[in-house]
Amino acid sequence: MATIEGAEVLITSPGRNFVTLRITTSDGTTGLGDATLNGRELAVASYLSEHVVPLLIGSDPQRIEDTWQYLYRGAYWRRGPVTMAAIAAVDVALWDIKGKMAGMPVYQLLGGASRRGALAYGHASGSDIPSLFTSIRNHLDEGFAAIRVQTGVPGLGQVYGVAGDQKPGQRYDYEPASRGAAPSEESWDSRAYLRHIPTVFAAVRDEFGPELPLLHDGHHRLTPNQAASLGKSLEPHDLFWLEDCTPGENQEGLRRVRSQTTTPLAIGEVFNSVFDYQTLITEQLMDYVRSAVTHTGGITALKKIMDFAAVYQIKSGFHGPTDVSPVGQAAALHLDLSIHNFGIQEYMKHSDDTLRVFRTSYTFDGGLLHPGDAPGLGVEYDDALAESFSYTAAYLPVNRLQDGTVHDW
Ligand code: GCO
Ligand code: MG
Repeated sequence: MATIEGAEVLITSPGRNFVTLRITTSDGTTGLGDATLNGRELAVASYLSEHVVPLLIGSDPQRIEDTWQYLYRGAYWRRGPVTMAAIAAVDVALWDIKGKMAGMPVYQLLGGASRRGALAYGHASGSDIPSLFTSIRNHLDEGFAAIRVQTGVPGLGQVYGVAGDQKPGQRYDYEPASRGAAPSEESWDSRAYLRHIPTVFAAVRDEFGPELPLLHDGHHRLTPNQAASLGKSLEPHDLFWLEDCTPGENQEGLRRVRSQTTTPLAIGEVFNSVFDYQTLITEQLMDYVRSAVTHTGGITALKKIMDFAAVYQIKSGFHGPTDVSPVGQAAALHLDLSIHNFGIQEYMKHSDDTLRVFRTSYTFDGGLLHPGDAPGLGVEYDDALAESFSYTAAYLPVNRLQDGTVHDW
């Protein structure tokens, strides 16, 4: 029987920071897991190297469920983004190993393909309507069949989700902010935002017609009452979803939103456990599960959340920003392809440097992502290149109201 012989925590920064766990077995099989927690990367790296790696050595790499329970229950201190990202990295690396040992892509081990590919949405944005339209057209030209729409708000400076004006073929990671410095600060005014956003969607529907699936991210900034009002005002524009309209950890707050609007709701990119979803799922207060494999304890845990959600006709819409590494994105794609209650997958393309460090086998064709058929996850890590990009501390921005009060970003 092969045992786990080594586990290395790899940190690289090809334009932004990524933490990767590589597990090696005694028969030479390797598996990769993503452990990247944007802006707090070294906390997970240390959790892994100080407290998890020593426990893995000598154990059986085939026992994925048992290892998950051992790390989760065995720590006594459960949940939280650092713990769950660390457990996710181990879990995903073990699925990668199991796939390689079986000679099968991970999606086959999860039950096989339920669809041809995973419908992906891209991020269009603009400081104003003309630049937003250009960005939407660029995304349509790139083959996206569903589009997230974010814009600047008149009277405010830089706000979340607006990448600046984009030329065709150009990409821009609007996060991280402030590499090597303290967080940058943005300003916020919910009333100005609530006045503006419905006019943006009216203009987009006017220009691009009724069919294109459109999404929007509220990024946790509204109260339940404000979110209810936004949901209602967007109903005529038929959104695919309104994401994180409130800080979702107040699960009861979503009752207010849900009772007032039929705009579909996507929640959970900052959640890390099934318990964060318990009320939302059982009371059917949401429509799409936003978790990333990377931040929710891995493939094992997210598959269970999706099976629980399936009972209530709730679908997936997994988090796929560029701060989830290509390893985390590949893990999501294997789950996307196999689960029955798939909804949509976020796809914010990684930079060329990132894709040289992490060589992926997933494809994007006709608006659909496919994880590929290489055994395991289908991602390879280039150590020499990774080492040439050294870690630089980087933080997400902080939001303040006009009077200086800190607000959700
Ligand atoms: C999204 C997210 C991200 C987050 C980021 C924070 O919907 O893609 O909101 O853009 O802001 O993952 O690290
Ligand atoms: Mg989001």
